[in-house]
Formats: sequence, structure tokens, C-alpha cells
Amino acid sequence: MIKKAAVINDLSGFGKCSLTASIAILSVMGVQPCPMPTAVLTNQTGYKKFFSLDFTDYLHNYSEMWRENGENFDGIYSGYVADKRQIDIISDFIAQFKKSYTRVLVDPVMGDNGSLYSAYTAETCDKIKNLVKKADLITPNLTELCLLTDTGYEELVSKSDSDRYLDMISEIARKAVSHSNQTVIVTGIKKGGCIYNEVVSSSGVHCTKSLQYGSGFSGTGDIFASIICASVINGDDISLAAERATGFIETAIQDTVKEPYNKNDGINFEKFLYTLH
Ligand code: PXL
Repeated sequence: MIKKAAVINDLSGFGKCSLTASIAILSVMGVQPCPMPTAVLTNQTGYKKFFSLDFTDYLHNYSEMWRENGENFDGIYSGYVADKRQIDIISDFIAQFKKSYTRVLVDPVMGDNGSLYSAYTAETCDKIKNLVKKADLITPNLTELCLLTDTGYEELVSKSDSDRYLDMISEIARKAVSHSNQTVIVTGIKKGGCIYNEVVSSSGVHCTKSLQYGSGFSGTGDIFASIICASVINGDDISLAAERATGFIETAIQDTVKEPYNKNDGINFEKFLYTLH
């Protein structure tokens, strides 16, 4: 039977992020994505203007109908939330649908480059701190790791030249999960013209490295988390999955920057999806 993942994320017409990325990636990796849209947007919120239809009031229909229909999931993956009330709904969803074999990935989407995304408030971030405790695996970028652990972002990145920078970050990540045997993958760590991702778990730290081209492309965190989600459901090793995700994104970005681009439009990942098959 094909493995299934409930994917709780928004559907944005432009930005190649969230469900647009996850549906394509999970599918090509042989996992059926079952989308539960948190919002429907004309384009992601990094553009100057966007229209967003908040789906909070309809989410209960998904859990009710899916429970009534006897659905079950090998994975549950949550990302962008359009309203702080959605965090309790996602928590309840995990409590209802998580079985012994269900892998739960919470991508604590909140911000990037030291700032919150425009639709996020401090209260939403506080609630996300509780949601991450329900996950087997979390994939914060460096900004989100700082928000989860009350670490000053600017102060941390001011030490990026230090030889100990990556160790400092894995120590912060370890603190974030010291209460459990979760895995944290810290994404988008910039240092010396490279981007690092750190996989931190009870079995140690594994670091992936790629060259940095431009910065802050829309959807890269979602593409990364989607590859990790499908890999974990398929029983792959997480460090190998992180290497694969890093290489995939690097290739797509290298292709994107060959022509004039707008980082809000995301990266040319479609051309390389076949490599994930
Ligand atoms: O990729 C993160 C993300 C997801 N969804 C929406 C966003 C963003 C980042 O800006 O705006 C709607």
C-alpha cells in the first residue's frame, strides 16, 4: 500500500512554497500527500501584496471526515499557520491520528533572516513552541531555532566567523530537544559563502554543506522539509536524506540564478524533481 502523509500547510498561487512544493515532492518520492490547507493565498506573504483566505474555520471538517472515513497516516507534516487557533487544531489532529508508526514532522514556520513573516505574531510563535514538542522531527531555520530557544539572532550570527559557530548552533539545537529524543534539523546556516544544515539527534550531529547563491529564496525550507518528510516515511536515514535535500536545493538554486530572478518566486525545483524519484 502506498504510504500517506497528512500535509497541513497553505496553498499559495505564487512562491513555489508550502503545498505547491510538498505535493510535488512527496508524490515523486512515492508518498501520497493528503493536503489540509491552512490558507489559500494568491501568492506567498513575502510579496508586497497578497490576498489570503484563512481556512481555520474549515479545518475541523478535515479531522471529522477523515476520522469518519477511517483514514490513517504514515506521516503528519505541518508548516505555515494562518492563525494562532490553528496550532491547537494541529495539536489535536496529531493526538487523534498519530499511531505508533506515524512520523510527525513539525516545520516551525515563523520567519527568516532574523525577522518574523508578516502574518506571524509573538503569540503565534509562543504557541508554536508547544507544538514542536509533539513532533518526532523539527526543521527550524536558524531564525526559527532562535525564536524557539529565546536566543538573540543578531548576536548569534555576529559570531558566524568563529570556528565554533556550527558547534554553538548544534548546542542550542540540543537544548531545544533536551526533553525528548527528537531530531532537529537546523536549516539555512550561512557561514563563509556556504550554507550548512545541521542534523542534531541523540546519536550526534551531522552537518551538510552547499555553496550559497543569493539568499532568502521562497520555499527552500518547505522543499527541504518535504524531502525529509518523504524520506523518513520511506524509512531512509535522516542524515542521508539531509544530504539529498541539500544537494537538490543547491542544484535548483544554481539553475535559478542563471537568469534574472525574484527570490519571492522561489527556485526552479520542477526541472529536477525526477532526480528524487
Ligand atoms: O515558505 C514559508 C512560507 C509559507 N507559506 C507562506 C509564506 C511563507 C513565507 O513567507 O508566506 C504563505
